[in-house]
Parts: sequence; structure tokens; C-alpha cells
Amino acid sequence: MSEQIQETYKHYIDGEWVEGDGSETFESVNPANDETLGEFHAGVESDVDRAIEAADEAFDEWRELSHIDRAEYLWDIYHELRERTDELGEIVTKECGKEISEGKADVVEAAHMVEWAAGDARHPKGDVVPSEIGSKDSYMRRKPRGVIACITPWNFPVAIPFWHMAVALVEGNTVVWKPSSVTPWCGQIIAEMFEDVGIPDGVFNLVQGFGSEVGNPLVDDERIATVLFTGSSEVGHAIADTVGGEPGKLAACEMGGKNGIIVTEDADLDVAVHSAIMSSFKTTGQRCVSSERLIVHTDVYDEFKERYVELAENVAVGDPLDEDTFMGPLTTTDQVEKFGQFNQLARDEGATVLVDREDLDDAEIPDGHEDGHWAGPFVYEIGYDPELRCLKEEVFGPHVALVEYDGDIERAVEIHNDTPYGLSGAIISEDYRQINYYRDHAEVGLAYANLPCIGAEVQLPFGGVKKSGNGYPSAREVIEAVTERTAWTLNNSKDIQMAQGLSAEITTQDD
Ligand code: UN1
Repeated sequence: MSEQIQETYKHYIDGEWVEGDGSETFESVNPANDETLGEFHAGVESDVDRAIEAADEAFDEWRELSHIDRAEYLWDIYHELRERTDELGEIVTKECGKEISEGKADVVEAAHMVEWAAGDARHPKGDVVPSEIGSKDSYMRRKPRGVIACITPWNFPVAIPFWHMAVALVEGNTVVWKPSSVTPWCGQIIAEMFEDVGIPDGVFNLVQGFGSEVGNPLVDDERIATVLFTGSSEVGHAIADTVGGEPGKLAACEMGGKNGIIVTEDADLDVAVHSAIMSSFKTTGQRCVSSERLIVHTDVYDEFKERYVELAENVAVGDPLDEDTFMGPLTTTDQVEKFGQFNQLARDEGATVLVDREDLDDAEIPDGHEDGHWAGPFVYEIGYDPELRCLKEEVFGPHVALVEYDGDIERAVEIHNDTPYGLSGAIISEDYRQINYYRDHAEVGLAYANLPCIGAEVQLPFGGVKKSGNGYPSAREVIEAVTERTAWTLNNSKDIQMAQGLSAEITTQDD
């Protein structure tokens, strides 16, 4: 795709690029300067219907291929992701605003996921299970579920689509994918890759557009076997509610977090400050795993605060294509507005503001980027109170609370767990007992010690507890959402023998 608008980009349905039935188009913009990157056709319900029909028809043949044959298409994509990492990383950065090392890491993470899924095709599948009866062989086998709906967010516009789709396809499902309407350019490029590798028509389908016109009919359609969703908790919970009422259909949703880092009295403060800065400000705070709460023991609070605040005052916010930038702009203007509202909420709830770079100085904004969606760190301290909304609600921006605690690790974990969310978190401590207590009692799906709470690798399960998720739409654990288990038992004898001592004798009235 060129950077100039030369055409309006289309949907990819049943192996064809199509304009669809809608009359609306929408634009992708660069958050660093608000310039238009491309124009796209917005899908409507009948486009979704055709995409599902194509995926449904393609399923019968696709499922008959071996895992290894299906994985061949993914290996070609893997090589393309590897060869084009720099180029695609730049596109990610231009479309979603994260600084260039993160743009490239997004593509590398996608390549890792594809490598994992394609490599897994040659690994043993299922289990051999013992039977009480010597002549019976029992197995747990997996079957593909059918057509999988994938709905993905803008913050990892290349990696997360492959979290959803790579394992789903290798396992024999077909997919209909709706990328975020904020990052359609990345969607276009991924669809071009599937076309390049010659994936059979209908196995992969892309419908661009909005939740109301594309996402909703996709979730509601009875031909969809599983909905995989990564994004906001409002949308994710609505999807889980809808799908929960439809027998046989599954939803696996991964939503946000209000992630915390505990810094205990036994912390190495170099590790603590480094981990906290990375967790709060990488991706401009727009990871589901970003940390918006730092829970710090009173013995180390003042020193931690001084060092953290000094860095937060100075981290380089700027042009995300510049390698010296630490933090790019927020992705959308809605995020800028939400960030401002939550900063005000924290002030209203009694916060003492320590760093306020909400409105960057003109001098900090790079030339030609005056219309970018800029925001810098906003850091405050506030006394812990279970009623405070600013300690419970996710902002998805560089908005960070410092909370001082006095007491033992149990107290720290109690504060840490006092949010409706439970995605990621970390403890910084040199004391293994504190670390192990955190590991066993922190209410999160991803837990770290002496590390940032971001940066999970694809071979780990990725998902949360409480409001952060149900099911794992991501990485290796997605297999549970895209396959059906069969408990398969074969009798090698001519006699029928039952387990549990159940008699197999058929008696008649004459007996
Ligand atoms: C997200 O937080 O939205 O663990 C995805 C990480 C990345 C993925 C983050 N592997 O930080």
C-alpha cells in the first residue's frame, strides 16, 4: 500500500477483493500528525453474511488437510513477517503511534505466534488415556469447531490478529476477521499476505469497518462457532453475554486491566524504578497489561518516588519514528480525551499531582507534528481508599497512581487485588517469601517478579481473571476455544465389557 490515497481499500472475501454493499468509507490516520494514511470501505451486515458463508463453505475441505499441510501456508507468512519486519514495523508505528522499536516488536511477536502455531502442527495432538478395560483404547482427540470470528484491537494490530488466527487455522478452522477500525492499514497488509501465500478461497476472510455494522452481526450469526475477542471490557462482556445464551457457541475474551506493581521494603530500587517506568509508559500506557498503580512500601517510598518522578518528568515523548523516542502519541483523539478526564477525576478525588505532562510544551512537539494526539506522563500520589475510582478504572494511557502502604506483603497484595480487573501484575522484592506469596495470591493471569508487568512471550498462556477475561483468545491457550474435544474409545475385543463394574449381560424374561 502506498502512503498516498490512490484507491479505497476493500474487504477480502472468498479469495476476492470486494467493495462490499456499504456506501460509507472511513480513514486511517497517523496519530503523530493526524495525516490520512488510507481510505477504506466500511463493511455492512450483508458483507459479513457473505464472508461467513464463504468461510462455512471452505471449512469442509480445509479441515480434511493435515495439520502439517495447513501449517505450510503459515510458514510462508512467517517468512514474510521476518523479511518485512522493518517495513511493517514502520507501518505499525505510523498507524498506531507506538515508537519504532515497539512497532517492530509487534511484527516480531506476530512472527513468533505464527512460528509457534505452525511448529505445533508436528507436535503430538491429544492424549492417550488408560481404560479400566484391557481391551479398550481411549484417547482425547481434538476437532476444529468451524468458523471462527476474530475481533482484534488497535494496540497490537499485527501480533494480536495472529494470536487469534494462527492456531485457529492450523487446527482446521476457517476465519472471518474484523480488525479495529483504527488500524485498517495493518489489516489490509495481513490480508494481502494471506492472498500472497495462496490460502484457499474462503479460509481467511477480512471485513473492515465498525463494531455496530460488522462486529455485531458477526457475533450474532449462528454459523459462527467461536468468537475470539481482545479489546475493551464493555464490548467483551457484551459479547460474552450474547454468546453465553447461544448453546454450542463459545466466546473467549481478553479485556483490559488496572494492573499494579508492588515495590516492597526489600526491593532493589534500580529494578523497581526501571520496571515501573517500562510498565507505565511503554506503548504510551496503552497495553492491556500497562501498569496504572504502583503500590510502594513506606520504608522505600520517598526514594522510589523521587527517582520515578525524575524519570517520568524526563522520558522522551515525541516522533515515534525517531529511535530516541521513548513514548509516542496516544493512538486516538478519544484516548486523549479519556486521559484528560481521568486525570481530572484523580485531582477531584484528592490526588497530589507529581508530574503533569498532560499538555506537552510546544517545544516538546516535533516540527510538523502539531496536530498529533500528544500526551505525556501524568503521575500522582493518593492515599489508598477502596472507594476511589481512579484506583479501580482503567484509563489506557500514561496515568499512574503512587500508593504508599505500611505493613506486610499480605497488606500489599490486598491493595493490589482491590480492583475489578485481574490481567497482569508484578512484585519487586529480593525476598523469596514475599515473591512466592505474591505469586500464589495475586489475582492476575500474568504475574512477574523483578520485571515489568508487560512483555509476555507467545508460548505462555495470555489472559486474565475477574473482569479482565474469560477464556484465552490468545497465544497457545487459544486451542481450547477453537477445538472441540472428543473422548474416543475403541474396543479391540469381540466382547463388550463395561467400566465401573456395570453388567454387560442382557437378560431376557426367559432367564
Ligand atoms: C496487550 O496488552 O494489549 O505482554 C497485549 C505484552 C505483549 C502483548 C500485550 N506481549 O506486553
